[in-house]
Amino acid sequence: MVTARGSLQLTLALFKPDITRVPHVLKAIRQRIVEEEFFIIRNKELRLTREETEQFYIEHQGKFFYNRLVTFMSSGPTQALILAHEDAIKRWRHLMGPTKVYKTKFEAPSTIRGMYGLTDTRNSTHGSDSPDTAAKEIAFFYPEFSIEDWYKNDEPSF
Ligand code: RTP
Ligand code: MG
Repeated sequence: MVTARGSLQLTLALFKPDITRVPHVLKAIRQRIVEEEFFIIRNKELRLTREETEQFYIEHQGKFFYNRLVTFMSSGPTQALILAHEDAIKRWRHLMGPTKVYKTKFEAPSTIRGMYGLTDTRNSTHGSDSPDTAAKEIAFFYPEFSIEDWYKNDEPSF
């Protein structure tokens, strides 16, 4: 497919440690990503340290779930993806579904979290919530990736 990059938005998605060692879940989520016509621009697996996780979720510091979240996110491998799509941020969050697992079960059972979310903490995936956050989160996981250069290099290279 040939798509001008100017019409695309970038977002940062994470596959969290509750799913990164469950091959059929990873496969199903990747399938959904392809069906929904996202472009996967980058994908890597890494293991976040406790300090890195604290930094990534700094906006939640002090909340009752912060310690649980940091412990969970640094407990195993994470996959970090840069996704591109028109309106990628909203679309990816829509595909993920609500954070709260009870809400997904009744309101959005066919979303990723509806299908695979276990608890409010172990909820399969993460997605940036605004363009500013996406830029920060992309830089966090891919410090060598220049968003500006990516838009400049407007060749149909997908
Ligand atoms: P995310 O940042 O992962 O995309 O999720 P979100 O925007 O839907 O949710 P947010 O409020 O930003 O919370 C970030 C992550 O914290 C964990 N969480 N646990 N009640 C709880 O135990 C609770 N609430 C939030 C989730 O892993 C959530 O994704
Ligand atoms: Mg959030």
